[in-house]
Amino acid sequence: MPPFSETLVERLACAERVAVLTGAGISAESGVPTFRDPDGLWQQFRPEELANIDAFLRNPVLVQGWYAHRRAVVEDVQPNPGHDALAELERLVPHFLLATQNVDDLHRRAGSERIIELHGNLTRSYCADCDRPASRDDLAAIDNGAEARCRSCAGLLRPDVVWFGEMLPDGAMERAAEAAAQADVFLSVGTRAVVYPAAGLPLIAREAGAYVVEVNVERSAIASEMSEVVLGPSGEVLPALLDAVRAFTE
Ligand code: BV8
Repeated sequence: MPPFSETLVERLACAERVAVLTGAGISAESGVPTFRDPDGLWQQFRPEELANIDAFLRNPVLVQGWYAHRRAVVEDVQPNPGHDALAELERLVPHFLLATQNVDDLHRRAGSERIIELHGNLTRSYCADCDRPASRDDLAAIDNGAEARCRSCAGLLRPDVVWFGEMLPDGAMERAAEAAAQADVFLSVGTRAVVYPAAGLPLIAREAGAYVVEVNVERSAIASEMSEVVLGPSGEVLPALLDAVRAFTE
């Protein structure tokens, strides 16, 4: 018995427009720690201590070191069948958009193309003063426990991610909100839905009449607003859902 309804299969199979929001949960089965789960990234630290500009300026070595560690984790892992299923869904649906809160680059590596990186991408870094993009070599000082600084202006190098209190990339939320408002089906996958404005996307889709589905191993903060909650690991649920959609359309 699949954990999702025939309705969902039918709606996805017939959908012209599908929008998806993903969070850290979709990368959990790749071995990337989530943020707020018991073994999450922020158990040893709190978001306030690391993912904000003040913490970075107060202790650049700690924050640069944390992102260097996360880059190493991400470079070491592979996309999982959940990422792969969303890349396949993009190829099946006429109008598809994937908005991710994740900064781990795994959707792109899985072959997804129509991606909005709402919170940036930690595989890119730049100078906090002159915006010059930083190369891997520029970041090498971090491995020696030193501050990584810009080769042009000696400013501190930072990851290309959106920290708390920072604006999302120009136009990112607008494009994602437009796709949510036009979606026939909206999937919210692997997110606790506590970080805004990203967590507002499923609600925009619901308001506009989409069939909104949550895929998670536990109910999120907005589960009660969903048309359907599918409980299960996205690396198993999403491939099974794609199999059912393919079988429906054959
Ligand atoms: C903004 C990048 C305008 C960095 C991240 C006071 C002052 C300033 C701002 C605010 C404020 N109060 C509120 C705000 C807004 C704030 C916010 O929402 N705060 C919350 C915490 C209350 N938002 C912002 O600041 C945003 N900017 O609003 O700008 C502004 C500006 C100034 C002043 C006011 C407004 C910017 C937010 C972006 C922060 N950056 N990441 C980095 O990664 O280091 S957020 C971070 O959280 C990640 O992006 C992550 O993706 C995201 C959300 O977390 P989740 O993805 O949901 O992950 P989590 O671990 O929580 O949950 C995992 C889920 O997966 C769970 O549900 C679990 O059950 C599930 N799961 C686990 N395994 C599986 C699974 N599901 C399926 N399968 C599995 N196998």
